Amino acid sequence: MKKMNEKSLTPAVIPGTKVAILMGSDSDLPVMQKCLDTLREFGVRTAIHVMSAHRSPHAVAEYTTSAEKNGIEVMICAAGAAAHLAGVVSAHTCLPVLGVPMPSKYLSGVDSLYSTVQMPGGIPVATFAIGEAGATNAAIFAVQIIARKDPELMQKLYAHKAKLAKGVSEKDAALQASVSKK
Ligand code: C2R
Repeated sequence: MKKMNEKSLTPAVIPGTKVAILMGSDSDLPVMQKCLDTLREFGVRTAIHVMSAHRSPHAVAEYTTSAEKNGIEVMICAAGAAAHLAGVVSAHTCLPVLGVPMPSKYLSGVDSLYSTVQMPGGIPVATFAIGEAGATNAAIFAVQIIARKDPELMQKLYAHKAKLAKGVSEKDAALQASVSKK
């Protein structure tokens, strides 16, 4: 039987890349775009790839085992349904692995959540909410990890929090103005 040379399909890491987002399928991109956009807003160089523990296991193993040596600091894995990707990535690396469960067609992402979060002891996956909120929060959490050694990035995180608070305050001001007219 001909041996598949899947290893040659493993993407290279561009120097300076700090976060790698792996998605089980391109169908996960509409949700994970939020994750990529957030990391880019913070100016964190990010790679994003379609890679599946089920469909391209050798590429996942090769990319993940060399991720730390290639300068990657955090891995974010998004997968839906039988979502094994984050767990398998965590099995291959000591880098922090953040898992984002994707909404799924038949079980609304609860299958993805359970598959990602219910890891056996010893192999952690920090698991986020299903969908866009999880995608955004995984990105912010990755920035928080990297910012421990980057004061400029930490300042950007505090500015982000201040922006959120200002948004809430503006909404409250608008609410007060509308209720006071009634
Ligand atoms: P398709 O849309 O390609 O059929 O994929 C993907 O993340 C996607 O949400 C359907 C769903 O299958 C998921 N998938 C996994 C893995 N690989 C693909 N859960 C994996 O390795 O865990």
